[in-house]
Amino acid sequence: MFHDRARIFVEGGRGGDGVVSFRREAHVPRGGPDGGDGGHGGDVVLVCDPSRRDLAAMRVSAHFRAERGAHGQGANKHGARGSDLIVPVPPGTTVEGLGGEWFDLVEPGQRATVAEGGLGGHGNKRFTASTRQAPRFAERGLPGRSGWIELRLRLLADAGLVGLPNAGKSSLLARITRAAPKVADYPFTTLSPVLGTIDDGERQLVLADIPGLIEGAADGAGLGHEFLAHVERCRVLVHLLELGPGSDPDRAYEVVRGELAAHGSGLERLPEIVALSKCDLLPTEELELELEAWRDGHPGSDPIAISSATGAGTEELVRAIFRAVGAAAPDAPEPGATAGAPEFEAEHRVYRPQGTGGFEVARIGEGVFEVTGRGVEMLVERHDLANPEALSYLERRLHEIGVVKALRDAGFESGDEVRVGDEAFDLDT
Ligand SMILES: Nc1nc2c(ncn2[C@@H]2O[C@H](COP(=O)(O)OP(=O)(O)OP(=O)(O)O)[C@@H](O)[C@H]2O)c(=O)[nH]1
Ligand SMILES: [Mg+2]
Repeated sequence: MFHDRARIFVEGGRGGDGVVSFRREAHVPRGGPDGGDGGHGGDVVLVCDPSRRDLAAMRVSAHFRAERGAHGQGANKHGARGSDLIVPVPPGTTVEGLGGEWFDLVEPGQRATVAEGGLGGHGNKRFTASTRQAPRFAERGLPGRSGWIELRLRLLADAGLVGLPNAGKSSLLARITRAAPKVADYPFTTLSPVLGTIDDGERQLVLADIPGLIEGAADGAGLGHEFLAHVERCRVLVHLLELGPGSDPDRAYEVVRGELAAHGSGLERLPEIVALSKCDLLPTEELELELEAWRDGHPGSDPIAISSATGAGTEELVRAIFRAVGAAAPDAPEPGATAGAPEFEAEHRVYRPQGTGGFEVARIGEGVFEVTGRGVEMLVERHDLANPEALSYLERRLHEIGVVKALRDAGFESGDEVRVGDEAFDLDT
């Protein structure tokens, strides 16, 4: 089975905790604080890997967790950062990360950070101030981002072979490329897309053979529309129409064109090469008549008669594909041209997660207030509220960033309860 979708659970590593520690040396009577910071948690990173064909591996194991950061230690030793978890995915994978960014992994080595690790907590050394020389608290590390994400694979090919079942698509792919798709004398032989490459000595192009289309595919008939998604990124379509006794190329053409349009992503507007296949089945005179009839019925269309059995017309078709792809994308690099490129972030980020600055205050009951906002939530999550020193530090920070004022404006009085994330505490201020 070919899997072009997968749902996986990803979780960035938790940040390590900062530590409370004081220097102890023989000749130093009162050592200062020296608690180190916790390391950040590792990220879950998808990397475009051309050796992967589909998303099947994601089904076997659907949970991906990056390593946590190590805790800080005394003597100002910081904990190590957790390692990233690298998840290889095939070229053509698109995904929305937990932060809301879209990634399109196209080039080998491209990376997409889908779940960030949590920040490590600061050690007590960081909380030294003129008024607080011996802080007896440190921050906790934060959990990494976690959640389910959907991966979607749309193959990368320059040209897509389309046609009714049995039109001879797979036979053509087998004839002109080194791919070995299954070929048989019944409809729906091809159950999943197959890629092959053609080469003109200078350039390589990728061809995609997809399962045959039938009338009503848009509504789920046959193998349905699913597979048309795999030609969405093609620059050119090669439309195969079967010749031979009893065939009706006009009708076949209309059906497939109708389904391309019904797919709804503009496939019907792609440049198209019409190939009349299995031409060995017709005597030469009849073939000439068919070609003439076709040109009369479709002014401007210049079909190529081919036979995958004898090889007739296939070289001409290959040349036409190179020409059409070149005309459709004169400057675009071919897929795979940057193989071996260094690692880099995937492009097409269209959305950046919001900052952590803002917060909102709401009165949710008699003497109970709730503060929401990522920055404030992280601040509270990082502290052990059972530790009085940590609590008083937190109160000061809430003053500094304007939370206390906002609470007052909302009717808060000293001693009322404040809820932030999963924590609730009485604020005496
Ligand atoms: N005589 C002749 N037979 C051909 C030619 N091309 C394909 N065939 C035969 O046509 C039948 C269907 O060929 P396939 O290549 O499997 O057709 P397909 O379009 O991939 O079919 P699906 O995968 O079912 O959509 C097979 O029996 C092939 O041997 C050709 O050029 N000449
Ligand atoms: Mg086939």
